[in-house]
Amino acid sequence: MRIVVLTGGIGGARFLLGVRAYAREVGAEVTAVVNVGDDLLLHGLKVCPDLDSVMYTLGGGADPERGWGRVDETWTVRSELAAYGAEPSWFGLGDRDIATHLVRTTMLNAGYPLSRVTEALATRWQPGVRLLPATDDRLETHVVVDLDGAQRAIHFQEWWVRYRADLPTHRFVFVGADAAKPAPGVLEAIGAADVVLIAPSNPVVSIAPILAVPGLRDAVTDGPARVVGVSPIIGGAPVRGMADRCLAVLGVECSAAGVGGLYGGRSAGGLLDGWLVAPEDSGTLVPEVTVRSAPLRMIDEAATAAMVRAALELG
Ligand code: GDP
Ligand code: FO1
Ligand code: CA
Repeated sequence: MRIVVLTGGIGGARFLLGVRAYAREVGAEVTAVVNVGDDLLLHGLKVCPDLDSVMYTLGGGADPERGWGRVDETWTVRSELAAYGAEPSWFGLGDRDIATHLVRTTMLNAGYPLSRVTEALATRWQPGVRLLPATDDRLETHVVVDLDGAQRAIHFQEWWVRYRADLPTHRFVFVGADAAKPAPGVLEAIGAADVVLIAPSNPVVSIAPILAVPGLRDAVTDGPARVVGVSPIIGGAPVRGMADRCLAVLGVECSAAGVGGLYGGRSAGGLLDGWLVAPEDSGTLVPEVTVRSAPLRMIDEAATAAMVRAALELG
């Protein structure tokens, strides 16, 4: 069996722990197609938060409380940068994490594409699933906001981390998406998959930028694999993070039905064959989509593997 997972960072990474556990049990092969819209260049270093959250989580090196960055992290470089007054001061790179960015940036500057760099980094972390960036090309999520009396576009990280998504916000723009190509292996993996799982990731800023890569969405909707999504919204609220603020920008209700409707039914021009929601949301209806409920709180690997099993039964 071949499983492809479309995923963002923290929520997707925890989901992948369950996918990997299930896959080991049944001998399935897993490919994760990871969002790159959050990526940024900082102090000359290429930072890929969602790829790193997935790689560190599956590799056992993630900080369990923060969900991003390394466990046992130290912040010497951050405080030295602060002593120089170096901006941005609102985004912190940990010392251990910086080693990843140094290796990545060196390889990118030497001409290796991000997909090859990711593969190289993964030889250390052995995530047990194949990690592919959605694209090797530049694709950055920017956010059009009102700031200092003017309408302007700021990088997603500035919106999310600096302003905690708390600015009058008009829209999201996936800069570079039009010219981006799926990374090598992405279309092949989707075309060969038995099932494509949409992780319980942020639909607006983690999953949408993946689907914005030309050809990628069509590969999913026109491909042979069943497509099953798992709701990141339980009882009308995100489990963590600010998906509610992202959905509000699109005018979509923050609910399992709202996100299911945003993805839409495959036979109605959308994405999904199946939509897994939490027991709290068991009355959810999405036109043209089979909706089932199962416990969706990823409290540990076993609970998450059970959730994956429920999603696959739906597929
Ligand atoms: P990010 O890129 O680091 O923001 O992470 P993702 O986009 O992959 O995932 C963020 C989403 O994960 C949020 O919208 C959360 O609601 C969702 N999430 C986090 N923990 C859980 C959980 O235990 N169950 C479910 N169903 N969703 C979760
Ligand atoms: N999130 C924060 O809220 N503050 C930070 O200083 C911060 C630094 C950071 C460094 C590396 C990395 O991979 C992630 C980091 N994040 C930080 C998390 C992250 O940027 C966001 O949560 C995601 O991009 C949203 O998916
Ligand atoms: Ca993300």
